[in-house]
Amino acid sequence: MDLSGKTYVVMGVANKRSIAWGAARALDKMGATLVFTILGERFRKELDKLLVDLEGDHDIIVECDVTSDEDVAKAFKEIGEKTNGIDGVLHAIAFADKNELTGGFSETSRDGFKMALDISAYSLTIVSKYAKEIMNENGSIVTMTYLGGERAMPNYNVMGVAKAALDASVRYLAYDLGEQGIRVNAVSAGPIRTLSSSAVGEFKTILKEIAERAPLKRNVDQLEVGNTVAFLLSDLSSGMTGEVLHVDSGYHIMA
Ligand code: 0WD
Repeated sequence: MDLSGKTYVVMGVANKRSIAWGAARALDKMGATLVFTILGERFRKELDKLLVDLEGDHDIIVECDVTSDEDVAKAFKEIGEKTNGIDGVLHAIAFADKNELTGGFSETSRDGFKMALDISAYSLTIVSKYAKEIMNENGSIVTMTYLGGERAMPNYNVMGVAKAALDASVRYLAYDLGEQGIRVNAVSAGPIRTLSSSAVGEFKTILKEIAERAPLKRNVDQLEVGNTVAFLLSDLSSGMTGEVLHVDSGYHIMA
């Protein structure tokens, strides 16, 4: 797939294991120009180190904490000024307090609920609000979700509720932005060992279950997820919006 001439914003690279980094590698290989947003200054060094391995020059890195309206507005304004508009955004951001990702869901705290839903679900809406202002024709927004938003899964708890809200947001944003030609879709990734997923209780057991029970009898990796993200960001998926595509070795079809 040739994505030269396209510019995409990648949000959520924390380190080399991040799904966003898998997507960045895929998009870079296809010739796209990338703009990165990082949570804070402390992530810049890590990203600078990673960028050396990419083929293209992707030199726009903008700080953006999605819990701040001003940060999101400022980040996309800056990106708009430094590019000729963007062709899409990958939103690969989520957070919940570790204490909420183990034990009983009924013990979820109000603050823990608010924070998980704010960072992991609402952020897609505010990102879309400002991204649409600088989006070129036929733009595409992609977010990352998980099966725990469709089904009850041990320990995923409040993050499952956040992913359900995120999935619904994808549909409402797709409906809202469709008239402007902007598509909004999600990739539901199988479990992958990253900084975020390590917070989920008994994560190892989940990986083992996929390897035993999924049709492909193995887990997926960041690059496989990244390739599907690239497809959804590209014009190859021009007829798709409001969709959730599973990249999980087929695990979601199993009873
Ligand atoms: O098994 C997995 N790893 C799966 C992850 C399976 C299915 C879906 N996903 C989703 C996650 O829920 C998330 O939405 O994929 C997305 C990316 O997650 P990841 O790649 O697994 O995790 P990670 O490498 O930790 O990146 C998430 C990043 C943060 O990293 P840290 O570890 O620092 O929390 O989200 C960013 C941050 O870079 N982030 C924020 N960015 C802006 N503002 C904020 C914030 N307030 N909070 C977290």
